[in-house]
Amino acid sequence: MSSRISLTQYLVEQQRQNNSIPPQLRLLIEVVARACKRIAISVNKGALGDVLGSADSENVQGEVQKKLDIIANEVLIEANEWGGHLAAMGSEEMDSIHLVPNRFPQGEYLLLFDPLDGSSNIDVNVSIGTIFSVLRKVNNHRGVSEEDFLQPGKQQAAAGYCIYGPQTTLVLTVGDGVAMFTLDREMGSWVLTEDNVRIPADTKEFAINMSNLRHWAPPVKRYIDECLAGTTGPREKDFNMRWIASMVADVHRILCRGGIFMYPWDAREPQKAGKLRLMYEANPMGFIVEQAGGLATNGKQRILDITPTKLHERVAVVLGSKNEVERVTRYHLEQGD
Ligand code: AHM
Ligand code: MG
Repeated sequence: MSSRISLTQYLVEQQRQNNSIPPQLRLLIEVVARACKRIAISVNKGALGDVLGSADSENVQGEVQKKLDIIANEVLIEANEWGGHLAAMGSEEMDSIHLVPNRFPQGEYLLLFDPLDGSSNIDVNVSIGTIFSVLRKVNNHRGVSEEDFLQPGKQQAAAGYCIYGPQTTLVLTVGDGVAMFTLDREMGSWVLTEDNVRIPADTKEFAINMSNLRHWAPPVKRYIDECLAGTTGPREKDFNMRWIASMVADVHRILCRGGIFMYPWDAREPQKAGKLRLMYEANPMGFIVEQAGGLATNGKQRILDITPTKLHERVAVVLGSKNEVERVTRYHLEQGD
């Protein structure tokens, strides 16, 4: 019989070998993974499950919510409330944090998530995902406030995402490398399909929304101009471009074959640092990418070093293959921009 390692077995072995996964964290990861299976079922049903289209509501960021945004958010909350592993949750789809109700025991972890990333792709049958980040509750008193969440990303205990694509894949780090688990739908279980994921340091592929080109800062324009110049430009090689508009799917491609992903600041809304959110998009992805040997910065600073000032803080994002992220960051620092 071929040896198939399940998520449970992987977590138990990590706990034994490296002591890197305390029991509450293991439960948390298993509960999130189970919630992702439920979300995958709804995503898969699509029109048959009456889950497509808009919910006619807006989230705190002023974005129109899709039905699946709300369903995925509810699934994650319900799944995580009762287990005794969590103190509170924060979500892209909720204005403020959600406390574990008093009727349940309170745990030592804080969970943040983007329940369904890439919402604009839901109705057009393109890959989307769930992103999550786990922090420890640092204060030991019973009450929890938004302040408890405002920790730099380097303090994450775990992070991961689930991509709902041609395959459903869960990608996880507990700070000891990155592992990928593919959902075996017949068995209903997550099977380890890639361990010690590594992002190549060099790449010839970039991901950025090119339609925003005229609004970018000079260092970003410079980097992309040089890529576009191909073999006749300073980089002396041709680049390829991909943009899926689901961060999960773009990051997944980078984990599989390298590349650089950017969602930079742009001049249309200068007061906004970027489009993506620090605590439940950039931080978990930054942790995963670094654990796979890549880098993640906001153009000037390591994402994981930023101390958030609010739950829904936005940030510019440059992540992926080490040498390319270093180059973009150097361009920003050289131009003082
Ligand atoms: P969402 O969380 O509301 O789906 O927004 C985040 C998404 C990212 O997944 C993706 O990289 C980006 O927004 C795409 O933005 P754009 O439509 O501007 O290309
Ligand atoms: Mg998102």
